[in-house]
Amino acid sequence: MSRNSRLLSVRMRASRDGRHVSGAEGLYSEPLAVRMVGRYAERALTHGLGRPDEVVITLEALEVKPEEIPALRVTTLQNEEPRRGRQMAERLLAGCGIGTQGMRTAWNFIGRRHGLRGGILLDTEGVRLDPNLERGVRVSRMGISRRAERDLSRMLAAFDWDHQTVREALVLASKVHAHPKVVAELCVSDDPDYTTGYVASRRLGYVRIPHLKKEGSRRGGRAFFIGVTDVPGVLEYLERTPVIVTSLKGCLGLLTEDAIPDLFTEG
Ligand code: WAQ
Ligand code: MG
Repeated sequence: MSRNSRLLSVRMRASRDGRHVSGAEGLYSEPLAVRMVGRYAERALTHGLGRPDEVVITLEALEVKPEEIPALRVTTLQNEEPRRGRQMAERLLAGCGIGTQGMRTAWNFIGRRHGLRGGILLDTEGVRLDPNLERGVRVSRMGISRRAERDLSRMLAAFDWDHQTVREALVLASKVHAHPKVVAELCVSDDPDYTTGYVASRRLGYVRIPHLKKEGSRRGGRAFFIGVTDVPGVLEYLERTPVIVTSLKGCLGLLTEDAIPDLFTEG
């Protein structure tokens, strides 16, 4: 492969006193990967959650060509308060077949004082399936092509949602839900001033919920609900299989809670 065509995985993780502060990653051509090292370093050092004392940046040549996938369809539900937001998230999860106990386990995990670097894998009834309880599962080796990213920016900008946080979370979720064994996901940022979270599934797409948590809270996390068979295969896919978003599935804009049933039918 020529220097310009091969893709590298570039990953950043920042910590303070051994505790995870922030992370980011993408797939880039070699020349761009070199520039991203500087950008990720700067971003790690200026992250809102506190100054890290260690930043690790990894550059890794991919062994296989990344799988090309579309981004999930994007929707935002109108919401003003965490209590309502949580109810909406639960309606969405229930529609994906997640039981009450599954939701409770996910909320408890997300509400823990010290977050993990990764998310957790749960079955639909809330049984923890990933082997390393203190580490969780880190979804890795995903990215978006420059062209799809430009289109995504344009699509999101039409609704005033074009932020790096949204684009990156959408890329992560698009990778996760491209796997047929993944049932649903609940995500709340651990950033104290980022209160929008989301529920995602292949059918629902990526459904953003503003004010899913109170302003100022550092609690956050991700729970991935999966089928119980072939957990090692799902883990391997989430952590190691390179996947790149190369197309979009559109955006439904801002909807009210009444539209939730339609999200499950419109395909
Ligand atoms: N793999 C698995 N879990 C992760 C990963 C990853 N690569 N990155 C973060 N997490 C987990 C981890 O437990 C974090 O504590 C938690 O998710 C939150 O991470 O459209 O910014 O990076 O406006 O703070 C949602 C965007 C933003 C909603 C989510 O997450 C929107 C966000 P953060
Ligand atoms: Mg964060």
